[in-house]
Amino acid sequence: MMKTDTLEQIAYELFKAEHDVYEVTKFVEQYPELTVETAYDIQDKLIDLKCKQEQTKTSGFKLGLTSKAKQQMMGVHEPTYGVLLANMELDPQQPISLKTLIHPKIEPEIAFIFKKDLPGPVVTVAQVLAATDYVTPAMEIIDSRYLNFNFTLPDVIADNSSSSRYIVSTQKYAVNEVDLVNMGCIFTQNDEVFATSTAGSIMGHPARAIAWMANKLIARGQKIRAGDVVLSGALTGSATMHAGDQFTVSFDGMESLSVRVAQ
Ligand code: OOG
Ligand code: MG
Repeated sequence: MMKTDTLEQIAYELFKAEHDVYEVTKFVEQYPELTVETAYDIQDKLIDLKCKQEQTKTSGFKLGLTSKAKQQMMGVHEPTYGVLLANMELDPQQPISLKTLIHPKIEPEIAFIFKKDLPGPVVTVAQVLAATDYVTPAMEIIDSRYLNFNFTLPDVIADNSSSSRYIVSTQKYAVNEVDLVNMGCIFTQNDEVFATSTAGSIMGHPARAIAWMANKLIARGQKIRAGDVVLSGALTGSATMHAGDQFTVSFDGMESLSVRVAQ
């Protein structure tokens, strides 16, 4: 058992690293006893701290490491989740400033926007789809607070699953308007294809990843709520961001979403 003080200390160190834009070393090296459950306790403390210090509130959740492409890239073979905050959302029309970020990467995502709570006790894929208001293209900027973007499963969970910023399209698609298994995805960087994928690369169906998370949340006394945005996890590996870059995600049957990095 790790002491509450230690968990608070780790949450504070991660908060400070993000705030002052520097890298920290993995905590499992110092605390080999750090488990996945304890890491989510740290994540909860980090979110409370951020809400208080940054005067913001939660806006939803993000899944991480739900596709083989991402798991292989990061060397972590289990999914994770993190909390999205209102101040992480960026306007797709505005160039993205890299100034306050450590070593950001960007990745294509499918966002689910919820119209109903998912209280459980057991959440099924059908319930996730029934509770979804609409789906839409999104991109996530991840910015691990760890040295060289290198971490273990508990480390990345404590660090809110590398959450940094997110961008959601203004388009709205009903879940039955798009093929959430076979829909193709093309992710481009400066008009060159960076990677391609399909919606089913996310655990066979992105709603399956969300059902997995919804059940984990319930076990911790939390839940997806009406109005929440949920990013279902990157469909491809993530791309390093450079000043002036343009990134576009195009899904079959949905209008594409583009962002530009500031010069
Ligand atoms: C962890 C977060 C992964 C995703 O969509 O797979 C993630 C990381 O790779 O830093 O957000
Ligand atoms: Mg992601």
